[in-house]
Amino acid sequence: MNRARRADAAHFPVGVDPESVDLTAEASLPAAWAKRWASQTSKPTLWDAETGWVTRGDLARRSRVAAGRLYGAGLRKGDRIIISAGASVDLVVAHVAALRLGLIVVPVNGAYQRAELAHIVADADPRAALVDQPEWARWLAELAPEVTVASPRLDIDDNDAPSLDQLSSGDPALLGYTSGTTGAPKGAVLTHGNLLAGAESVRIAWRWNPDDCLVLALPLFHMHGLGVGLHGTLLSGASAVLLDGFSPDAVLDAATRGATLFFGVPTMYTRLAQSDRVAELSRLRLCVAGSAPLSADLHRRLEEAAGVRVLERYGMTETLMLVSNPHDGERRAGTVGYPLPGVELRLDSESDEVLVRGPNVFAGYWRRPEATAEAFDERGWFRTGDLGEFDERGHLRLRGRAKELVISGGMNVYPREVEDALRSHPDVEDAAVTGTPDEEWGELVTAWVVPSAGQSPQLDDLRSHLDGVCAHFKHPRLLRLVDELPRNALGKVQKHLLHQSGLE
Ligand code: MCA
Ligand code: AMP
Repeated sequence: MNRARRADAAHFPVGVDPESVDLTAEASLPAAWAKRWASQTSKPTLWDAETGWVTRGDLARRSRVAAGRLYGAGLRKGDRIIISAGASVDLVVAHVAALRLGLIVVPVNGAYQRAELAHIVADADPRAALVDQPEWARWLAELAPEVTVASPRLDIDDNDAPSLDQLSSGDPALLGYTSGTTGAPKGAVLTHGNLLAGAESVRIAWRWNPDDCLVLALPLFHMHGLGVGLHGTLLSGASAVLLDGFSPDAVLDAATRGATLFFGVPTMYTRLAQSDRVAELSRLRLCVAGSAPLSADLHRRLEEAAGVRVLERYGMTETLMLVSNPHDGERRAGTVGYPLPGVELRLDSESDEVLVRGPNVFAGYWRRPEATAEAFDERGWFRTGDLGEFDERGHLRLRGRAKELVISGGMNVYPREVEDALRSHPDVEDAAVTGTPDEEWGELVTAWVVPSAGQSPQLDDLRSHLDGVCAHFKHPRLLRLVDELPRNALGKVQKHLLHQSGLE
């Protein structure tokens, strides 16, 4: 069987771009976006509840002014800037401005607690932070007093723009913090070229065009909302309605008011399927799911209730989007589809791990040459840590993960972080963290705890102990007290045996 898979033109026909802009000629995200913004300057592009619609021309002007302010604050090409705030036009302006100036954006989840932020600050070594959480300003002042901290509302005063350095496709644009297959969170260095390739492949595959309007209810600190939703919108010359948080009603309201696209994690689709308005989803021309497996059952329920065949795709922070069900062909429930244009994909001959190459694959982990070397095989293929198989039609099906990762509501939880925090509780002798399958959340973070002698810790106590250490979405939802953890000869906990132990 041929284990290598290249995109087949029949699966992803090149769509006609009504504006016929040659985006491939551009080396950086802002340069490609500027091409769009040079025409139809009064075209509405982004909406949020506070600002209303802003046009292409507004975005071009406001991001230029904001870049001037960042420059005026002493920031220069290559400096890291933490950006963390609820989804809004102001946030997008700040993001675009930072990229225009050649800064390296470090998006961070606003739910992070002090210890999680401290790790990223120490690792990314930022010069500035644009944040909207008051306690973060305090934490940052304590953690790194030299970091300039401001709100993301940057373009209030008019200002002269600096002359910007020319950016090239190899220049880093973003550090996406992720644990990779193991270890502590590290910054995946995504270049302008990686991010352009990532957005361009889905623009083609999903026939994303300037008439589209995306309902963007995903957070803008993860690659799904940022690298796919936002960057794809700007690259396509399309528009987006920015929602600061997800609710089925807000998504369906936008759908009834003319939006055409929705991208969500499976938990969002579960909640949409439970809404008595679910049939209104059919007003959208395309619904895309990803970040975690969409069950075949949910896929079928949405088709029955709303006549929508959700298009499932697969990606990673390090690679952006890799594989997608076809826009025009069969969207197979339980599969993630075919490699996207430009992506080369094969399965490891022994382990069936999914290995990928392409212009979308990141440049390495920030200041971690060893972790970078481990992430690639000797021929330069990136190891995803996911296990796959091809079905008879050549659709990729993900069978599981070789890496330690729990995905809850599309949010990644690295067991190590939670295990270390649990072990620091006096009533905990030892701990392991796994995911228990759950219809709404995909997986529920589950703590397997060996209590200290004579103790029987309660879930609430352990969750309170994690307050201030781990963001709430990482807190265990289930607790199992066990006499011991099954370990192999090397002392590694054999997590699969926990779930087979019948203790659930
Ligand atoms: C919120 N909570 C969670 C989660 N989200 N707990 C577990 N898992 C979660 N994902 C907690 C909150 O801390 C709070 O707890 C309580 O649940 C609030 O519940 P609720 O209001 O129902 O949550 P929500 O605010 O509605 O959030 C659910 C959500 C959200 C909308 C599904 O988690 C979300 O936006 N997920 C998307 C994440 C994402 O963008 N992933 C893409 C990664 P407490 O009261 O105790 O504080 S990028 C990626 O994976 C690659 C590139 C890819 O392929 O896309
Ligand atoms: P992240 O490290 O946050 O980028 O998460 C990437 C991981 O999410 C992938 O390696 C997969 O394990 C998982 N993932 C993304 N999309 C899907 C999908 N459609 N089905 C199953 N898992 C997915």
